[in-house]
Formats: sequence, structure tokens, C-alpha cells
Amino acid sequence: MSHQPKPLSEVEHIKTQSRLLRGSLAESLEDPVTGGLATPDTSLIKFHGSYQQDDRDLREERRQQKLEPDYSFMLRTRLPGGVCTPAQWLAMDALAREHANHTLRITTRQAFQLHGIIKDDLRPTIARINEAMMDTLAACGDVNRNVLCNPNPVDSRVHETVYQWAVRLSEHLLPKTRAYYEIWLGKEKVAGGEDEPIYGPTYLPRKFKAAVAVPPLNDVDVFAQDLGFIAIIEGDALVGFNVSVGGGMGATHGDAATYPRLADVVGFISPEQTLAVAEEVVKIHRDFGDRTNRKHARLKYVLEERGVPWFTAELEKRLGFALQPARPFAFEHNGDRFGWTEGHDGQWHLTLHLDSGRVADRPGATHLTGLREIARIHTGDFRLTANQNLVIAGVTPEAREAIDARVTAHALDSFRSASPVRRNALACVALPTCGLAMAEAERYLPAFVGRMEDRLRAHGLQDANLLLRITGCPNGCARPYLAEVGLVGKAPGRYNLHLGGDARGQRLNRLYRENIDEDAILAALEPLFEGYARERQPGEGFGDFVVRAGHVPSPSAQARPS
Ligand code: SRM
Ligand code: SF4
Repeated sequence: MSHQPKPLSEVEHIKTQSRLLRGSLAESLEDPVTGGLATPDTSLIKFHGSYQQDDRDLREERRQQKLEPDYSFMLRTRLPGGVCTPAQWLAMDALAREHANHTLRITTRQAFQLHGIIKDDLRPTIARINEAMMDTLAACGDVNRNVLCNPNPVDSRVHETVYQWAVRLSEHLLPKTRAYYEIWLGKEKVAGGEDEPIYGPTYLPRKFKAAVAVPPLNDVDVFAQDLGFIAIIEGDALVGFNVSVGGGMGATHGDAATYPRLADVVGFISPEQTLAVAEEVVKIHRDFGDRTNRKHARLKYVLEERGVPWFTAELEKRLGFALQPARPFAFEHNGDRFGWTEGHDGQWHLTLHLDSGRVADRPGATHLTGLREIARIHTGDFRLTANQNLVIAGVTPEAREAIDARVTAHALDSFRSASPVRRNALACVALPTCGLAMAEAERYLPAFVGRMEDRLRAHGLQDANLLLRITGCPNGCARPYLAEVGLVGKAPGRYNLHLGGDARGQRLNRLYRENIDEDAILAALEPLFEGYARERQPGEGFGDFVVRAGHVPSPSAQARPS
């Protein structure tokens, strides 16, 4: 019997025929008959940093009225390491008010998202982002995404060096097609000769994510990434990076062939080898990733199925040199450090907490206005954190008072009063914009945290530094499988409860209860909080406790897939 090769997934054909990401995007944008795009262009626009969405709160009503869905577009910036200037902040703020839904969203990959842009406003919005010296190219799509970097250059000058590597990585792995500049910025069409030397004409089988971490902080959750660079610092100098590969969070309910996976550390490299290593890891994904099934196409499945020794040998063959043995490193935490911290040069940095990274003006909490006012007087920069928070960085001692006054006036000071569980919590966007959401996340987080705080307080655990992450579906955009308590949306009002992450981003949690509502979640947590209050060891986190006490299996007993 002849063995039939599996057919390529639909998106592979769209990429092949797209003429390096052009498709009929230009025509779709001009089409006055619909607020949406032609179907193939909805895949291609992702590579340009945008998603076509519709307001899911209005979907049923519009269907009944026989109207097309209320189409609008989400736009995501590429912002390596999440660093932007006050002028860039002001540009994003103006676009949020003029063309989007009057909010800015700081994402779990240190980028800005705008929501609710209508089709006709896409071009002017993208043009202004580019005028502000940012872009949206490769913010989504089957390419290397925004490169994460530890955002807080407080400890030493080495952080600046490391950040520069994140920028270089992002630039090196950018698609080379001119399509972005033609379609959005009106640049002249290129007649032939264009090439994608790293990606080739069909790009990657799936998205690819890279991060640079600086121990002891793992705020970028480096083991959730396809490719990680863990800075090894001796004295005050960057001597190189440990390289990690094959992490990822996404899974599909009920499909055991999909699962979250922690990256493996495969070796150590010197700084000047960084770009070559990144390029070859990307090319291994390009050549070996599964192009027949998008749910099975991430690099993590190549690692899992072919094995780490195979991967390392393939990488070294392509590089023409061997990786050195990995150097020792230790992570202490994957959260942010809130409040004011003093940097090596006498400058100050203020980390603010923002609920799910949403910057909006709400009654009594005028965050959008407050940050606009701060951006107008700030002379340093802003750093978006991978935990959806914001650092006002590089503040002179004299300027602190003026910043503090605005922080207080606009109720941006929840980092002072909020409980640790609220400050650390993450929630993905979910409803109403995310087309894949099965349950609420961002809109649900404040109420759920409130009920959890009540239960923690009842057990004297109000100061517990517990890490909660909620997502509206199993794709894992808030990295819920690394949380001590993870809620993963299953259906409206119902979640899978995962327990046992370690607050250092080094242990996956486990499914503890399936498809339960809020009351059942709190009931399941109640005896665990009680046991934690009674039996915890000094300094022991909740995730470590539930593993030690045997409520979830220890990692050595974990079988994959979960
Ligand atoms: Fe995500 C898809 C939002 C970080 C794994 N993600 C989506 C989409 C675009 C939904 C869609 O495909 O239609 C969501 C848009 C919602 C909206 O309305 O804005 C979305 N993802 C987000 C953001 C905004 C969540 C947030 O609250 O911050 C994050 C944007 C990051 C950025 O700036 O680039 C975001 N997504 C992540 C992360 C975390 C990370 O990268 O560290 C993950 C898990 C890590 C990983 O990739 O394994 C993640 N997103 C996914 C997946 C699952 C991919 C997979 O391997 O199966 C999807 C679904 C997909 O790609 O088909 C997805
Ligand atoms: Fe949407 Fe699911 Fe990602 Fe949440 S985790 S933003 S619901 S894709």
C-alpha cells in the first residue's frame, strides 16, 4: 500500500500564493462593500501585525438583524524588550483615542495592542506608528514575534547590553519582504529580486517566539519560549548566553497530541554567536515543523518527538561549531518588582501595576490620561513588562515627586495597596475581541481575585505571594500552565483548574479539576488554602506546597501529554 503524504494545511497554500505576504490585501483594504477582508487576506494580515476580529458581545444581535459581523481590527506593535520613549507612548495614546477603542493594551509579550480599529483607519494608524519609529511587522503570523527582554535595567549596565541583543535578534529575524512598506506606507512596488533568505517563501510552519532573560529574574518566562537566551554574567560583564529551545504553552482541549512544554537548555554560547544560533534554530523549525497540522506545528513538537540530542546535533551541524556546556544559573522569580527602585546610575524606576495590562480611563481611575500626563513630562523611557505591567524608567531624583503626584492623582498607585495576588495576576484578553475565547478572562479577573482574596484572608494568607493566571481558552496567552493557580477557559463561566507551578517559571502545573464554575473552583481551593496556612514551610510558595503535600504529582511523576 502506498503511503500518502498528509496534505498541507490551508494556510500553507495561502502563504505560497501570497507573493511574499501581499495576497490581495491592498484590494481588500479598498473594498467598500464589507468592513472585513477577503478570507485569505485574514491570514496574511497577521504577518503585518493585525487580526480581523468582530465584537462577540454583538455577534448574535447582528446575526439576527442579518448584518455582517461588527468587523474591526486589532493591531499589535513590534517593540523589542518593550522599551519605548515618551513620544512613542504619546503616539500610541493618540491612536488609541482617535482610531481605536480608547484603550491601550500591554501584552504578555511587552507590546502594545490597539483594539476596535475599522478597516479604513488601518493604514493611517500603521503609518503613524511607523512615523513614531515603531512598526507592527511580524508582530503576529508564522515568523519570529516580538523579542522579549528583562525590562528593568536597575542592577547593572549589563542589562543595557542584553537589551541591545534583544533588539538585534528582532531585526535579524524580521521578514525581508517589501510588502509591508508597499501596502501600508505607500512605498514603491519592487519588481522582482526580492527574497526571504531566512524564512523562504512559505515562512515558518507556525509562530516562533524568542526571549532574553537575565537571572535571577525570569519575568520573560524564558521556558515558555521557542528560543531563549539566558544571560550569564560574571562580575559586571555579559560572558554569553545559555540557549533554551522548544518551550510553548498552547494546547487544545481534548487533543492529547497538543500540550504545553518547557524549553530545554541545550548549551552555552558567546554573545557574538547569538544571531547565528537564532537563525539556525528558526531554520530547523522551518524545515522540520509540521506543515500539515497547525495544532502540531510549533517547534516544541519537533523537540519532543525527535529528542534533544537530535536537535542539538542538527543545530551544531548547521552552525559548524559545537555549543559549550550550559553554565550554572538560578532564577528566583518570574514576577515584576513593584514600586520605586534605584538604578546603578542614580536614576529611579517605578513599576506600576495595571490590571491585565489594560490602560483606560474609568471612573476614579483615569490611567490613560494619567500616563499621557506623565509621558509629557517624563525624560526617561517606558518599559512594558511581560507581566502586563509598566515601568516608568530613568527618572531623575528631582522628577520623582512630579511623577508620584500624577500617579496618585490618576489612581495608578494600586501597586501600593493591591494584594500580592492581584498584583501578580495575569489574564489574557479573551472576550469580547478574541475570536478563540471560550470564557471570560480580563473582564473576569477583578471579580475572581476579589473572591479569592476573601478566602485567603479567612486563612490569614492575605500576604501570600500567590501567582494566579486566567485565560479564556487553552491557547495559553497569559502562560497559565506556569501559574501556581491557573484557570483555563472551557465554556462560559467554566474553567479547568490547574495547580502547582512554581513562581520561577520552571515547573508546569497540572490539571486538578476539569470544567468547573467559580463556586467549585473556590471550594476546591479552600482545603488547600487551609492546609497551606497550617503546614507551609518558611518561604514555601503555594505551588511548591501543593506539590510537596501530594495534591498534584511531582514533576518526576508527570507524564506527558497531560
Ligand atoms: Fe496569544 C492567539 C492574544 C501572548 C499563545 N493570542 C491569540 C489571538 C491572536 C487570538 C486569535 O488567534 O484569533 C489573541 C488576540 C486577542 C485579542 O483580542 O487581543 C491572542 N496572545 C494574546 C495577547 C494579547 C494576550 C495578552 O493578554 O497579553 C498576547 C500578545 C503577545 C504579543 O504581544 O505578541 C499573547 N499567546 C501569547 C502567549 C504568551 C507568550 O508568548 O509568552 C502565548 C503562549 C506561548 C506560546 O506561544 O506557546 C500565546 N495565542 C497563543 C496561541 C496558541 C499557539 C499554539 O502554539 O497553539 C494562539 C492560537 C493560535 O495561534 O492559533 C494565540
Ligand atoms: Fe484568546 Fe485564548 Fe489567547 Fe485568551 S488564551 S487571548 S482566549 S486565544
